[in-house]
Amino acid sequence: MPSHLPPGQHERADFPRFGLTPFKDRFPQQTTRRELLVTGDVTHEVQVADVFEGLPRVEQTSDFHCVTTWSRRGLRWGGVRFADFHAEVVVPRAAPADAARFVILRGQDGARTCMLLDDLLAPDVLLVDTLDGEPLPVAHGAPLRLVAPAHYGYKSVKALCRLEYRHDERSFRPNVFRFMDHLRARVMFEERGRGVPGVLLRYLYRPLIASTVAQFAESMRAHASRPTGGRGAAD
Ligand SMILES: Nc1nc2c(c(=O)[nH]1)N[C@H]1C(S)=C(S)[C@@H](COP(=O)(O)O)O[C@H]1N2
Ligand SMILES: [Mo]
Repeated sequence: MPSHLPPGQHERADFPRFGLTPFKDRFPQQTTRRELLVTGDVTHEVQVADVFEGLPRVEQTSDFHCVTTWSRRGLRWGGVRFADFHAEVVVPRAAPADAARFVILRGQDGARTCMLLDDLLAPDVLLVDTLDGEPLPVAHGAPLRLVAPAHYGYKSVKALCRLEYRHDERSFRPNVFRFMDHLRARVMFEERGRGVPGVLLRYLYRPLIASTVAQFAESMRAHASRPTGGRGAAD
């Protein structure tokens, strides 16, 4: 673990539920099955019933960096490497086009991001179902989330349900203004957004953290106290 945080980041003691505020009240319908639809520029569209089947489990401790400048150190994630899922499941079963170098990742709440396939194939990018030795909670992306520690948190899609392999970025519409979205979003290079210096975005985002954390926590409390007990009502 690095002893210094990346540029512009500040450590938090807790790990808050976080995101764009329109997503705070959207909860996954399906919280138990680690399933994924693999689609886009593929020969066969495949609904994978259990992403983890036949793949080696790995555990990894990594820091998590939100683009709004908070960081949480030393989270212990359990899951499988995205690279293994890609090589052992996606390539043989879906047969994506050779030119499909981009992947659009979608969450059950409508959150989406686009990454370079090459970035997803890094050995520290995982599809996870545990956090600190416990089943991944809904607050942090149950039943299945991506973790890409070298990239800002908005790439680590929670409640991941769909991967679209694409040969270009054209079909991708970010959830936010384009300047707030960076294709790579590497923390080390402070790629917070595009066309705007990362340093500038620090000051734009930092004042939003406290109220976002409070709103997400309040929505989670309200959801958990519903009769379904915070588990997906549809299941
Ligand atoms: N499905 C989904 N994934 C998401 C988000 C979201 O709102 N919905 N927010 C992103 C952002 S901006 C961050 S910082 C992290 C926060 O992860 P956490 O809620 O587990 O702390 O999730 C990312 N992935
Ligand atoms: Mo974030």
